[in-house]
Amino acid sequence: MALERTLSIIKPDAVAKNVIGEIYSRFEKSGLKVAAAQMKHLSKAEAEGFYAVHRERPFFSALVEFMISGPVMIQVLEGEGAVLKNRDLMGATNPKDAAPGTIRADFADSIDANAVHGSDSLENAANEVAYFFPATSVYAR
Ligand code: RTP
Ligand code: MG
Repeated sequence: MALERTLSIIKPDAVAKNVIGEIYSRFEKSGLKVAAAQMKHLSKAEAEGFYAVHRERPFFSALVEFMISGPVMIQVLEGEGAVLKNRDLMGATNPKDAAPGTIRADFADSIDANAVHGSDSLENAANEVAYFFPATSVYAR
């Protein structure tokens, strides 16, 4: 497997629950390393741009409103097979379907307030990392 980078966002619900550290601990225990990080309260335009692929979906406006409801913690994770590894740690989109021990099973409340975002492909990961971080602010680990 190759060394990859992926974009992770700890969503407003999990930031409000004060579990940033617990979620970072799961990244670290799996071998993923934090290569860049910033806390940010997204503007509506930033959230809409980030989720532009979902613009036509019925849940788009609810998703954007939720993502701007409070600050989020945004990080680049680096490691072997980082994209899939992070998706495995996250669990299914709907916490009701998420496997025990995954981040969403343990910290998410609903399909909207579902604790974390993670890039779903290597191509999307590169675009999502660049959306929030200039190349010079991502550190090889
Ligand atoms: P994410 O992008 O946040 O990592 O989540 P995901 O890949 O598991 O899910 P995705 O299909 O990309 O959807 C993005 C976010 O939109 C919300 N959603 N709501 N009501 C619904 O049917 C529905 N479907 C998706 C979720 O908050 C999901 O994380
Ligand atoms: Mg997604």
